[in-house]
Amino acid sequence: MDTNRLSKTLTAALNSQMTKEAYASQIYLSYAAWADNQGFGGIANFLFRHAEEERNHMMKILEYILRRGAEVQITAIPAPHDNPVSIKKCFEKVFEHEVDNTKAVYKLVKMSFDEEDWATWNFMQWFVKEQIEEETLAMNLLNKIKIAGGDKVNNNALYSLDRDLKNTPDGAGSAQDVTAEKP
Ligand code: OFO
Repeated sequence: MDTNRLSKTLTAALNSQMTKEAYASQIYLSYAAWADNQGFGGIANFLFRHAEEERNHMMKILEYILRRGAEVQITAIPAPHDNPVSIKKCFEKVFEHEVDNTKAVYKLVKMSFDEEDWATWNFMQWFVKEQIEEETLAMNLLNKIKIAGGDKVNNNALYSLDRDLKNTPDGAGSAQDVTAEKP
């Protein structure tokens, strides 16, 4: 008796999203190591923590595929692109990467909708919400660099930014959690 509750198409798409999350983790790891080499220990710390978060996303999808009785396929993770040339570029790449991942998440939402696989559609809603957070977090990084001087950011400003980011929370609050009492 076949107990697999996922279609072939969705299994392939979920497996590929799982690898994409692993790839995201590698990207954050590479940026973190780069930032640390440049002397930005605080920014590196923030990025290392985020690499871990991406790995958790990967695990979340892996567990879901298994729970639905389908086959998990562990494949090679593509190597991250070149190191950024500045902290500003690094944050821009983080933002671009998150937008790209959001698009991949939306594709999965649409596929599950089209197949009327409501379990997967429902599962993917967590990622839709998470991507709002991830994009906000990346936007916040870009705003910080803008306030610190944008292209003209100087070492003093970078020093403070590095110190602040060391303890910045890993997630940005999401709009869904906002209430009149807790805006
Ligand atoms: Fe997994 O959220 Fe970022 O990429």
